[in-house]
Amino acid sequence: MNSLPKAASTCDRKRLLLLTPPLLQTNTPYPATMHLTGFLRARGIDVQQRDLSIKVVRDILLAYGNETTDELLEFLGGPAPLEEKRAASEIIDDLARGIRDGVDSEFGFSRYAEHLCQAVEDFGELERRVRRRGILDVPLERHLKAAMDEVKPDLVGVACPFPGTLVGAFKIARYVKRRYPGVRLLLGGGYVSTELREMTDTRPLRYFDRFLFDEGYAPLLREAAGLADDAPVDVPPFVAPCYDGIDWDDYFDVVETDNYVTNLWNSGKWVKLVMARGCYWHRCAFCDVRLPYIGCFQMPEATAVADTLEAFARQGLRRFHFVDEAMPPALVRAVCDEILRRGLEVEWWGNVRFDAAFTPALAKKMARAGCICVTGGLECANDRLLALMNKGITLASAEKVLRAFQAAEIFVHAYLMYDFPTETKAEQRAAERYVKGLAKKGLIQSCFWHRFALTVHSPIAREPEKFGIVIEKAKRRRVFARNELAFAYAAARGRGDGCRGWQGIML
Ligand code: B12
Ligand code: SF4
Repeated sequence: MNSLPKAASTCDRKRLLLLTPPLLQTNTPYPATMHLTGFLRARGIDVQQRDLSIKVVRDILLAYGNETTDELLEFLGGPAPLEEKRAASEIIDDLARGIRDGVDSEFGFSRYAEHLCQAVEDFGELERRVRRRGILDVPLERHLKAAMDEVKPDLVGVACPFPGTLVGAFKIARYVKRRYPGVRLLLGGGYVSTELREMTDTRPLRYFDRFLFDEGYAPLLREAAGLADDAPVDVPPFVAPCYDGIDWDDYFDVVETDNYVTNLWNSGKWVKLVMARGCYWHRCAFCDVRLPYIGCFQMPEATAVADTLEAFARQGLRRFHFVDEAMPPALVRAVCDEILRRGLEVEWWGNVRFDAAFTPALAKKMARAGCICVTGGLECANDRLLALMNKGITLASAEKVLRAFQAAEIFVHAYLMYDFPTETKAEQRAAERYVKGLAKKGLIQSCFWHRFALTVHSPIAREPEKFGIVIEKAKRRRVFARNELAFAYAAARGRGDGCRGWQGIML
């Protein structure tokens, strides 16, 4: 265990409370505060965490449900066949729809006011939504007050991973600022790191004292230990999360389809780990490779990962989701060797690139070590576009990898993309046919088509002309969020104008 850097004296130390705001997926805890707590506790910081999202969603469903709702949530939180859970989920889903139609149109189960928050043009609009009382307020304030009164923090750190947690995060800040003056409020997380880097609007500072980008380990340690902003902090390449303060019994599945693989995100209690930080490839033209969480690659020793798997397995937690950008094949091999050597009985899945290094032998080893599924990008499923976007794979090389996973009986979910610059309608149709063919051959079990989004941190945004597009200039005076960029084609496309009406398709 590392101790605090010498500069910190005990009187400078602050008590920290880390909060997950509503609303997020209900099946398993979102892992940001757990990772931060794990790191900070190991350095002697007095830190507590609470997942307010799950508490709030449960209270809402119980308040608007009937006498069977509690039982239903308990059933969805336990082990049961998928079909039975799907039927139970439909009842909960109807309840959520009723709440949305009759009480608060922003309530979206695992997201709140996401439509507004996906591209916040003007902070004023967000602020109005934060001030307006809705379905979140009463339960949120109840659980927030309980946490504040119990922990009595000097510092409150709020995690904001997605747009659907933004209103909840600001509601937390508003309440704390009014009721607990003197408590310092910090906001961080994936949404903040991605969308708020260019913020010039000062109104958000009425809510949070600081907006912190990228990994929270060093900045939070400095804040809590009273260290200077440039004090060196050693962060190991692998951080073991700490789930203290999290009640696993609160979480429940929402099963939306009969597809086992598609359901992995919304069902099951998974301990989420980050095997390697950043992406070892970090070259795809559409990806946010300029952000450190993708661009700065760091790989730990396999033993560090396996020690954590072993420690959780000892507590009876044996199911893991590696939320990496792309698990590096060399590390995966070494972690598998450790799992097998230690005889760990674990089950896990995670994101990969369909990299030729995933050979049939490695895929078999992964399956023996407990890997049940991999997710990875086939993007536009077209060789011309894969080369243009610098994906580093071809359809033939990817298919070889898919065959290796198939032979090892590891399921595959593919991420796909449409409306990539220069993509023609004919290419889109061919891609759809190709992907359906993969499914028919049993090479993928699930997939999802996302619309291409041009983001400010991607290589395309730096060289739009290479992709035949022109980026539209932002007109705002005061910037709050900036991420997705509007663009136009540099010349009439002639080859088809994309397929705007496509919906996400799951197999
Ligand atoms: C796995 C994942 C998913 C999964 C699982 C989600 C879940 N509920 O668990 C799925 C596929 C379902 C998903 C869905 C979506 N996702 Co996603 N997802 C991720 C991914 C790859 C990993 C998340 C994770 O678990 N990270 C591990 C934890 C430990 O890291 P972390 O949360 O970032 O926390 C660290 C720092 O951010 C910071 N930090 C966190 N909190 C705090 C708080 C304070 C005070 C401080 C100082 C620091 C700090 O310190 C932590 C440790 O370093 C990230 C990218 C990434 N690598 O983070 C995208 C990401 C979070 N997703 C993103 C998006 C956009 C979405 C969707 C909205 C996509 C969509 N259009 O549907 C949905 C929203 C889902 C929802 N419920 O609202 C964006 C969010 C950025 C943004 N623009 O808002 C990210 C960053 C990817 C990206 N750049 O596009 N996602
Ligand atoms: S898209 Fe995936 S493989 Fe490509 S750079 Fe981003 S994280 Fe890495």
